This record gives sequence, structure tokens and C-alpha cells, in this order.
Amino acid sequence: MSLTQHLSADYIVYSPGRINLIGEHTDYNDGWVLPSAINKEIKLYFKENSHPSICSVYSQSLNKKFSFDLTNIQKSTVEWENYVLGVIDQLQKNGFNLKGFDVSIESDLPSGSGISSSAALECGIGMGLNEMFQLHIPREDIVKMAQKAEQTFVGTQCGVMDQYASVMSKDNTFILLDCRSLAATYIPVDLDNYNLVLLNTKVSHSLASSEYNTRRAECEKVVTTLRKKYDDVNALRDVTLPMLNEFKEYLTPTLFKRAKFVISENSRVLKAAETLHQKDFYALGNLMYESHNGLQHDYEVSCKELDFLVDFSRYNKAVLGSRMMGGGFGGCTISLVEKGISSFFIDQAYNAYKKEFNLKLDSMIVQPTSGTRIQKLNS
Ligand code: GAF
Repeated sequence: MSLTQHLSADYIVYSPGRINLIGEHTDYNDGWVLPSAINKEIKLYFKENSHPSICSVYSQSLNKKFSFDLTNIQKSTVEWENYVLGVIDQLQKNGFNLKGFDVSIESDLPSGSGISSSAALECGIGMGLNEMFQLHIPREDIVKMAQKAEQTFVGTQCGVMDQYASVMSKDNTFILLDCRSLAATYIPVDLDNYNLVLLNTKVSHSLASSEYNTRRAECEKVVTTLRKKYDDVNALRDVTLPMLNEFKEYLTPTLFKRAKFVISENSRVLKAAETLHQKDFYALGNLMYESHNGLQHDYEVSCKELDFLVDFSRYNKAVLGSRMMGGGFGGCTISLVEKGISSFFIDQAYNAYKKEFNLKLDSMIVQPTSGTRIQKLNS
């Protein structure tokens, strides 16, 4: 779609990225997370075309276009196309009728940076088609179909956090999400004198997807072992540290530390939610640092660039907490930084990172915002 086609679109969908204050790799263990959508998003311009089944997708940032036929949805060899095709596949498999459409996509979410550009794309497609073809699908079902699309078409056995945050967030709140029941508690956020600063390492190690699936399988192995005694354990969410310790000799050291991380991280999320209620930002910051330690040493999903930035933060008293965010192996750190010092901190981090890795750090100060918004045009 060109600019003129943008102007003739029927709908614009604003599909945001997300941050996660704490609770990493807990979602697919039926645990808790504390994310929110942010004020950085993908915009999708939708228009029905008159064809019964031919559709086209144009990505402005990649300057790439592809077309497909709704009667023959196949996986593509091009990764970003699968985020779109997977959602179409899910909608059709769930019995929803689509017709030909064109969509043009603009993004200010850098891909591979841990702020869920992929979930924003999947959910943006699902939400836009839902609106345009009046499918009346509840938002939560779009979330589940988008997650399934990523699992089946992209191959990442992801949890539900990213899609949920992108679609279901509310302004100025964090969501304490129980990933088993999808019960959501919206916690209003007033960060007072603090900013949430994202530092983007600009690295995205190729391990990310395969190691992600390996971690998930490792967690499932621990559950299978514990079920020999505890048959009501269905996920690591049901396991306590004393229960895990009982099984230490039956687990490899690697499996033991993976599970220890997940169990500890789950309890950190619940504590972090309390700190938000109490506005105890020092305690929150400490939990963020503890989370990073676990991700680095026990879950082993960090990398030297992320560790460097978190260590750099530790030397600055105006940074209350910092940790890697998202799946890991690159992407962003999230830090809680005193407002007055944020620009100084960002400049210092930029210089230090440049000196260490000869790479230019990107930074963003982000706000928790509402999930997907849709604007109808030309009515
Ligand atoms: C990725 C996944 F998509 C999420 O489901 C979640 O597991 C996250 O990594 C780690 O917390 O963003």
C-alpha cells in the first residue's frame, strides 16, 4: 500500500509492544507475570479489496510485500510473514470467514528487542480482521489465537504474556496476570519520581528461539519427575522450593536450577505486585536485580551485552533496579531510574556500551498504556 492507499484505509489498528516489570519465563509454567502495553506500537492500515480470497501485506519498515490466497494458507520460509499467516490460519480453523483485504504496516517497535513486535503484529492482524469483518471475537480469544499462531507457524512455544499485554492492557496500570486462569488484576501505577528506561542492546543472538523451546521442555521434564509423587502438580507453578529440594538427587543440576529460578521468579512477581501497591520502589528495584541474577545464572538466558548493562546500572544509586526483559539472548534491559537522572544515565550507558562493544545503544523511556486501539475511517 502506498501513502494514498494509507489514506484510503478503512481501519487503522494501533497495536502496542509491551514491557514486563518482572516475571520472566513464568507464563508457560502457568505462573504470574506483571506486564503492560507501552506507548510504542505497530500501525496497521486495513482495507477490504473486492477479491473473495486474495490478500496482500506490505511492511513499510522492511519495504517488503507478499500476497496469499485465503483458500491455501501455507507456512512461509520468511519469518515475519508467518506472524500474519499463522493468525489467518487460526481464524479460519476456528470457523471465521474472511474475504480479500490489503494491509499496510508501519512500526516503531524494533524487532528482536524483547518488546514483542511479533505479538503486536499477530494481535494487530487478528484485531483488525475481527473489526473489519465483524467477527465478534472476544479480545481474549484473539489473544489465544495469536499465541497459537506463533506456536504453530513460527515454532516458538511461547506463553500468553506478550499477546495478552498487547491486547488487554489499560492505561497507567500493570497487569498482574495469572497465566493459568487468565485472571487479571490491574494495578494502577504512579511511578512518582521514577522512569522506566529501556536500553536496547541491539543484539539478537540466534539461540533465542531454539533455547526458548529447550527451556520450556526442561521445565516440563521437572514436572514429569515430580508427578511421580505429587500427582496434582501440573506445572512448575504448583511446585514449592521444599518440594523441589526433595527431588534434587533425581534431577540433573541444570534441571534443578531451571526449576529453582521459575519457582523463585513466581514468588518475586507476587512480591513485586505488593511493592507497587505500597509504592515501595526500592524493594521493587531489588526484586528486579534478583530476577536478573536468576535469569543470568540459573535460567541462563542472558548474554554478555545484557549483563554488562545491568552491572553498569548497579553502580548508579539513582537506578533502583534493572534486568533483562523478555525471552533473552539480546534485546532490552528494563530499569527503574530516578527521573532527574534518566538522561544522564542513558548518556553514560551509551558511552560505556560503545566503549565495551563498539555498538550504539538505543534507549526509550516508556509509559504503561492501553492495549490495542482501533480507529474506523471513511465512514
Ligand atoms: C517471550 C515469550 F513470547 C513470552 O511468552 C514469555 O515467555 C517471555 O519470552 C519470557 O518471559 O517474550
